[in-house]
Amino acid sequence: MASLMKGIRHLPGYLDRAEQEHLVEAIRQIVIEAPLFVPTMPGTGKPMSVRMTNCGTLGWVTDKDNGYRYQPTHPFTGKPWPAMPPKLLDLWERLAAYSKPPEACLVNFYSDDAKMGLHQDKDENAFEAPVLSVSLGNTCLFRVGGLERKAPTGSFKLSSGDIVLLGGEGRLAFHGVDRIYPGTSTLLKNGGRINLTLRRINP
Ligand SMILES: O=C(O)CCC(=O)C(=O)O
Ligand SMILES: [Mn+2]
Repeated sequence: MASLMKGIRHLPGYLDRAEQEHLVEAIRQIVIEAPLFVPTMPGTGKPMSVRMTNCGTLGWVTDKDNGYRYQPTHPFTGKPWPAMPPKLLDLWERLAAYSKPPEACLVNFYSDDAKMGLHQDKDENAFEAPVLSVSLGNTCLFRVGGLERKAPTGSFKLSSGDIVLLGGEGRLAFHGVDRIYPGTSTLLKNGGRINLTLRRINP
């Protein structure tokens, strides 16, 4: 593939099985308090194929009328997002090289037929902080390109326990998930994939 932009790092197998199981349990608790919802596209209201929720002081949400944004409460329950698990704060401390803690952890759940189109993570005001992504469950094909949608892209697989950092010059690189490979992990009993992205919103 085209070489990755500077500041984009892939750390394969960074989390061992016990750490992955611990995180899945933490996410299960979060989903009880803050149920997964179906995000919809600004303007069209078209549903995305992932379901999502958040933890942390802010969460990323989107809907037809109000578009992409961060807010302190769940869009359907109106309650504050659950706290971020200490394990995720640790990971950020170890890998993000940023002085402040993450404010949001977006939790994406992909069924085996879900995907995510090419996009930039640009709803934050702190681009000096990386986006730290954790993959759990079935393997996916992750696509990453440059700073313009038309720039050449390349793809690689992300397996359970892998971490990706989008930082430095690559912080605003276009990226997406082309597909999930069913049956490639035993971590999630019913298949699918969970992706966690830790984000800093305010500088
Ligand atoms: O699922 C992934 O690996 C990427 C998710 C993502 O890009 C996002 O939530 O903004
Ligand atoms: Mn993204």
